[in-house]
Amino acid sequence: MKLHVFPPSPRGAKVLALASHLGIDAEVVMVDLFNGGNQAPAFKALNPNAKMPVLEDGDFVLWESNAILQYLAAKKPESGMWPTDPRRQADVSRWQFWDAAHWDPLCATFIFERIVKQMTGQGAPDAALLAKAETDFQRFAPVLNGTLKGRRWITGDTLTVADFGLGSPLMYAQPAGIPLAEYPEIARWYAALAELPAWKKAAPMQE
Ligand SMILES: N[C@@H](CCC(=O)N[C@@H](CS)C(=O)NCC(=O)O)C(=O)O
Repeated sequence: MKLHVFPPSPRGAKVLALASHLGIDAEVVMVDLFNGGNQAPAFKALNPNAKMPVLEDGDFVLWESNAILQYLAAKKPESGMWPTDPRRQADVSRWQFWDAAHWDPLCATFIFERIVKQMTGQGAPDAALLAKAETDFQRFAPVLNGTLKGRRWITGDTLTVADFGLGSPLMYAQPAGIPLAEYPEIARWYAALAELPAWKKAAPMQE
């Protein structure tokens, strides 16, 4: 199995972290986003969106990071990370859709505007985009924070792929200025995720 990733990206780091957590051996293929690696014809043949991460398992190619998390976890059903019970699976799935629709894009705005732009010489952060991300954050973070009250992980006592997805942008919470201060449950839950050996290995900037 190959994982085509740019490891510093949270969307790349989460698939690396899950593979490592599950003990799945995968060859890591670097997609250097800072040097146009995603525009290489061979990469675009795998993902015409020209976006990483991409998983290759024999002749099966899969893009979309949350789908990759599901696929990896389905290879290790005993882990319980992608449950097979319909209601439990739907609950995990709900958080993955919520992540893709709301949480990931708003967190990505903080990371892109405050970190990536500076690293790649793309100019100053866009104040209007950051203001919109702040507004969205104040709408959605209470949902995550409230659900986490009394729960170890987002769907209960069992760690699942939803935790890996939702947690991944928070590896940059501090440098990206993601405003977690008012959300102690999110901070407590992320701290537990960050303690996992696989997370420590994959998360580049969480210290
Ligand atoms: N929804 C996709 C988003 C993937 C994505 O946006 N990847 C970014 C890096 S984090 C990328 O490859 N960007 C390159 C580009 O858009 O040119 C997923 O979760 O896999």
